[in-house]
Amino acid sequence: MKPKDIFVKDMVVPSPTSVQNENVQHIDLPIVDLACERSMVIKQIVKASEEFGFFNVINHDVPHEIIAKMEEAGFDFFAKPVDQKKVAMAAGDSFGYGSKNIGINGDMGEVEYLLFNASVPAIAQLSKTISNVPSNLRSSVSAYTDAVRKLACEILELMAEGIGVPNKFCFSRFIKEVDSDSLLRLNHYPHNITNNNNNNKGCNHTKVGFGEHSDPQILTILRSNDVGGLQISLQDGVWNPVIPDPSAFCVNVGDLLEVMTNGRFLSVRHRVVTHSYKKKCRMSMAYFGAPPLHACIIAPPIMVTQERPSLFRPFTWSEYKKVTYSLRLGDSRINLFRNCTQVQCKRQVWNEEFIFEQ
Ligand SMILES: O=C(O)CCC(=O)C(=O)O
Repeated sequence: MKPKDIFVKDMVVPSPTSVQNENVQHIDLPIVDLACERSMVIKQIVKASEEFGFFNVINHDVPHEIIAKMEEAGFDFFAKPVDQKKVAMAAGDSFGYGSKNIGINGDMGEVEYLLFNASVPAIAQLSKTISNVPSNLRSSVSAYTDAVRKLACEILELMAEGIGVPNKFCFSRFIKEVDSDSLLRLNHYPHNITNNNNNNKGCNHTKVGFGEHSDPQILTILRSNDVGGLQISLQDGVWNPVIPDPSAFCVNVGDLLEVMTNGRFLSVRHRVVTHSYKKKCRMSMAYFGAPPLHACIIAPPIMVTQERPSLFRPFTWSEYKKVTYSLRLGDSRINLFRNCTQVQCKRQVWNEEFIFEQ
């Protein structure tokens, strides 16, 4: 297999940030009410994961104070002067503060972010760099990640039960491990300042806040304030806006869960756009539940049948992560791990150029 030119770094150009001629269609994202009867909740989660890859969860057990403290800590950080935020700029690894540049391969967006490794020692370490009162920040971030990790585990266990996997912990066990590679990213989408000059008065500009991508991990638990911008793509070239609901968590299937369900659940591409007419900034807090680096990612035997042969080859999270970081944000990496017959592969032409050679 030889993907054409995908590792050629010196040809990388910054991604365009303006959004034009878009096909936007409104949809109602499925809502899963965790207070409903268990068998009903399981059915709703499975259906939503198969058809949308995204759903909103309401009546979850994450305490309001924990969310409010995390949000306040995020807004306090982003309100600091740029030179103070830059002290927390990612050095060496990708954790800490970042602005506009997403990753190292030229992807740009109207976003600033703060990225934490979700382990207790890593949160403590980064809090020291960022805050004058590190113990407050550490306790807000730890309490939040702990609560959303529990929610992610609960959902993954309901999913496993729903698709008939004998061990209901087969997905959640990965993110419970102490060396799980889970992350928390706070994204802040400032006003579209570049458009607020006199020439553009009266114009509405839509820009890319966070470019199109799928999440590489297992499950994402996203919470945002009441400012919209998140869009998902259920069909190529069509964008479906997600109405923000600060009382809910927006949950989405990541690439690894698509692999572990042998393609039954969908890891759906999404992005965030910013609008120049908005007076308020969007802030989102995304918890990405991931396995330890050495974990082997493979669908449990029950997901593989004669009618549904194994779609992906086994790999480690470390291998998948390496490929992810070597590509652009919008590149599809999951296709590089497919088990294909020649006929299938010819149909999976990627970017019109990517053809498997056997
Ligand atoms: O800000 C958002 O709503 C989503 C951000 C996102 O997709 C990400 O952080 O991967």
